[in-house]
Amino acid sequence: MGAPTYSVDGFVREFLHELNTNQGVTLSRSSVNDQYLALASTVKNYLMARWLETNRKTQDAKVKTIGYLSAEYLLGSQLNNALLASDLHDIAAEGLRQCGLSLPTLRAQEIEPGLGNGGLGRLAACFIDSLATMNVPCIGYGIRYEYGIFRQTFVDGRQVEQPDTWLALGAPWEFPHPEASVVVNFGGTTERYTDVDGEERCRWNPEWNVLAVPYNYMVPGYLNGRVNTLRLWSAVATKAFDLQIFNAGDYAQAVRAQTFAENISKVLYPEDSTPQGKELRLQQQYFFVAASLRDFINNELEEGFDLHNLSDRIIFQLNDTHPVIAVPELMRILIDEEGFEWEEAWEATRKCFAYTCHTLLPEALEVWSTELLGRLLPRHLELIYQINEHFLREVHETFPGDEIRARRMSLIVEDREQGVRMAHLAAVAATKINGVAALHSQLLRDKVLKDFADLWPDRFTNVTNGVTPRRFVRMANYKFADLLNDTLGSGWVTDLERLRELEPYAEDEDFKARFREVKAWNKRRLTGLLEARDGIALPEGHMLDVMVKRLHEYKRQSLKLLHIVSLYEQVLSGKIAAADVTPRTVLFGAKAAPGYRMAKDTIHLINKVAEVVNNDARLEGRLKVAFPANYNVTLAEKLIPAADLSEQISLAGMEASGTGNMKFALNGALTIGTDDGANVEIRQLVGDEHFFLFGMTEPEVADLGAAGYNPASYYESNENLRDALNLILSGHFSGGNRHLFDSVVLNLINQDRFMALADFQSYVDAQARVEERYADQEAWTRSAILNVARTGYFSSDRSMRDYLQRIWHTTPMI
Ligand code: 26V
Repeated sequence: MGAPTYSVDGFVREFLHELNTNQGVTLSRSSVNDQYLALASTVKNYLMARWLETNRKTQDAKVKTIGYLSAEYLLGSQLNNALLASDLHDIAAEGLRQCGLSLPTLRAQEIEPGLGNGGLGRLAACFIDSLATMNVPCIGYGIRYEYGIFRQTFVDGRQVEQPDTWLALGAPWEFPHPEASVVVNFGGTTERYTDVDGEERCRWNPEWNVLAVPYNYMVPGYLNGRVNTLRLWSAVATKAFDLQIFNAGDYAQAVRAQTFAENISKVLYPEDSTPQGKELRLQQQYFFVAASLRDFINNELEEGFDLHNLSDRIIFQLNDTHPVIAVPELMRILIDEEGFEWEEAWEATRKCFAYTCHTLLPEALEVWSTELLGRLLPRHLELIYQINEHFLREVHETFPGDEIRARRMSLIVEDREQGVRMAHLAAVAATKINGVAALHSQLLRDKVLKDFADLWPDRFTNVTNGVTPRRFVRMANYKFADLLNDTLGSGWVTDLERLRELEPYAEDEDFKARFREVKAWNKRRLTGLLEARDGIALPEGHMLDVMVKRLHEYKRQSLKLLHIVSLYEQVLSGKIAAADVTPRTVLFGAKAAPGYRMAKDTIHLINKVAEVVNNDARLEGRLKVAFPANYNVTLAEKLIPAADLSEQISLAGMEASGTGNMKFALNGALTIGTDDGANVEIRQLVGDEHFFLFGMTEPEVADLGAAGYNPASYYESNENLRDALNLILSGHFSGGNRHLFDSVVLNLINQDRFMALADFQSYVDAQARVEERYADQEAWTRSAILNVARTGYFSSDRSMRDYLQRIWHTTPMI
């Protein structure tokens, strides 16, 4: 099968053919959606031969595959990425033009697959992009949620969630493979028996099951002919299950059974960072992990491979603890189904997993109650107890008599109820354990998993996160990409360290002018988008100060808000003249977990502050707050290239890495940030002079916490801070309703778990340095260019190279 020809004529022929045969319409009668779907099919046809060839070659080469296990993939739009990877963009644009259509119009028709919450899901998407581009065999395994992350709307300034119906208008990027479905079991009991050889064995007699149906997605490498696969599982009721009941005559019950089964892949949990021990979530986790292992192992057995050597064939990367139930699942397969001895099975299992931890917040570490585990996965719970026994024996051998240590390390925690600590299970099983930025990995070793690092120091490593330059520079900022191509050639797209060659241009007047032109163009593009999308007007000539990320107390959107309110208050009270305020638009984008009250109240407060500030003439239009709803990957791609200032202001020691910080720096924004996560490495690379550092360091935070933190003392001693908080308490932003925002403000004054008040003055001082630099546009531009030139390290290609060397011990295919 040949690909359609790479010419405008060839493209038009293919496109019209798809429109006729797939959509069943002629061009003149087609809707925009028809046209979009036909365009997607056309692009897929160009990629298809490469996909098939990739699969064939990978199978023949008998190389090790990366099995990326992730409950989330925040993919972003597919069309543009596929056009870029296949070098079809210009041909498609011209072909569509000849058909009287426009590529941007069709592109706007796509609804992005938002199958993730934030950083963790987007990182998975960047990683699979990089592996495809680097010619590394990888299968991404995950869940095909019918509803992804909710669509956020604001009603009277409050967040209201709408279901994300991303599949409603057709799903042109997926390939269902019902013939490759696998059964996933749940519930029931376990049973001992003696097999024909007289061996004592165990079997699981499950009570119910569902069918896992795979949907494949193409993961095209950039211009390299490779197309890897993302395999997402959808839950369907098994035939046996509903037919039995149906035959018994209870149709309603049969339908209920079906609904029950299909709920498993119905919706993405929009909670990030506070797992809530929900049964459905454990079902989701086991569902996709069991299906993925079965899928891979079936292929291995068919090919005649020996499972004793499974680790020569695959390494499963556990993206946080969400897929960790894969560990007892592989043990169960090897022992109960393949007849392995315990030791043999453990040796094989241990080599097949590596674990990435993405958090430091204790409440984000998953613990599953043994009651629930025993009910849903009885065999797995038994195996976990056995793994624990073996493990604690090792602890006792290494630290004889240290009972307290053993209790701390146990996989089983006895709290109000008994639970399994999934991070401990992951640590015990994994060949390697990594954090996602240097500071984070250090804190994992020194604090969160210290006992494990004492026992197995060599298991711990760091791989600093990265982002894909294809999506976040080449696609999102194509004017800048053109400038880079003109200046350096196009090699930077797959070798981002080449941005270093930009350093001398920080002194080049002509280049600086073009750099500024690009920024201005990106701002105009964003202005047009926000006008049409949200009815938000961005004032011209403002510094664009951007804070986009999930709404969480530790990320401290409230600190940014206090800065705004304080500036405003100082103008109202005459402490500063409006004319002295640097014209600035502060742009927020953030979703709050639907059950996270403080986060939702903070969103409400930001919107109310925006309403008042934006309409107060005393500011003379020099301060504006914009909060477009429903921040997602598609919006990020427009927003980040337009930003001047990137806000990365989490309390030190709380943000594992951050990846937005990298995207902004690579697009020529300067960062105001704490010494946290990957900010530390960004600052080291760009140089102190080109990074606005503020706030306590992690050890200072720990000391202040230990000494007893009293936020009220900052309220009392800092006049501007007090005046800002009092302005909110006075009802100024709530139509006189004095108590509307008590939850947020009183919490800051009395609790302030993430020490926003302690860092306030330092933040304000750093903002003054920002304004000073910004006033000198030459100096600002120079700093911005140096930020780009020195942050090539943060390509996810580099992250993948680090994983290959330090964790996976494999190399790309030639
Ligand atoms: C946790 C949970 C808990 C149960 C409900 C669903 C759910 C979904 C996601 C998570 C993960 C929280 C951890 C996370 O997203 N970490 C972020 O990972 C980024 C990539 O490494 C990193 O840049 C961010 O700093 C880190 O917060």
